[in-house]
Amino acid sequence: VELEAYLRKALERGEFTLLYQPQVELDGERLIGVEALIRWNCAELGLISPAQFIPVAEQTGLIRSIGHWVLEEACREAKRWEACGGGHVEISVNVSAGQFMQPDFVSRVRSILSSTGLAPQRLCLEITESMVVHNLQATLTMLQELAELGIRIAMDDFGTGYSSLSVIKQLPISTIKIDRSFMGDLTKEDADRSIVPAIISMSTTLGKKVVAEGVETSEQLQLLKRMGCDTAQGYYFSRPLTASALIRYFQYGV
Ligand code: G
Ligand code: G
Ligand code: MN
Ligand code: NA
Repeated sequence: VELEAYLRKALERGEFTLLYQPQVELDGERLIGVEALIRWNCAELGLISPAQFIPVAEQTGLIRSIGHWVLEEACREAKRWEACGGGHVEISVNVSAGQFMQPDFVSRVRSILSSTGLAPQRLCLEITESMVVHNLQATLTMLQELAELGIRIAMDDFGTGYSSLSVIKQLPISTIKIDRSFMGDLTKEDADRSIVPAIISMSTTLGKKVVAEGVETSEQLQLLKRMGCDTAQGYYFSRPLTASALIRYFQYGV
């Protein structure tokens, strides 16, 4: 209750910031993208995790204005990287169901791209399986409109929901992100580790890029490389970075 009241004021008080977590191409270990992750430093409550406040934002409808701010801030920042060695870096932004389902979502995205000047090819929107499962036809139409703009779409947290192969195949998504809960299984017995190579081979067969999330050890990295995974993200490479730390990363590496 208290949290909701403070959340209502957070935007106007400027309490949100974005961190950016590097995504590394495994063939050569080059930085190719970053995921924007919101942080809220509430004057009264201190740091609150998005895992705590995003659900509240969803329930109250505040997700629309917060999500709009995230998208605009991320695109504005990504445009700035062109002047500091990060002009090729793709920006991935998490999109919530309540934000995605706004009737004017596509036109909002279009107007943010035009006001920030960011090339649509540099923007990737991360959606989740549950958004698709709950409203396949509407989602499909919107994703097609977004894809026509040149934006990329990623399926986030893949493997934790219920989307079938046939659904994945129909959607204009370019990337599948393997949920981080599967990374711990990689170093276990064969039966447990088989889910990750199964997702990798499925993605490859469908012509989609695959990103492993939550990579924490070099052992996991070596296994992922051997399994043919394209890209990875996780503490092994970097924690989420502030905007200025990311620019140093472009210039000097980790
Ligand atoms: O960054 P962290 O691991 O604490 O994020 C926790 C959860 O919050 C993750 O599921 C992540 O996808 C989600 N999240 C982080 N930033 C955003 C954001 O900008 N928008 C939405 N909708 N979710 C986010
Ligand atoms: O749901 P989503 O995949 O968007 O969540 C991303 C979240 O995962 C971010 O909040 C980020 O802080 C967290 N994260 C990123 N890398 C790692 C990692 O290597 N290990 C763990 N445990 N969490 C991570
Ligand atoms: Mn994500
Ligand atoms: Na994820």
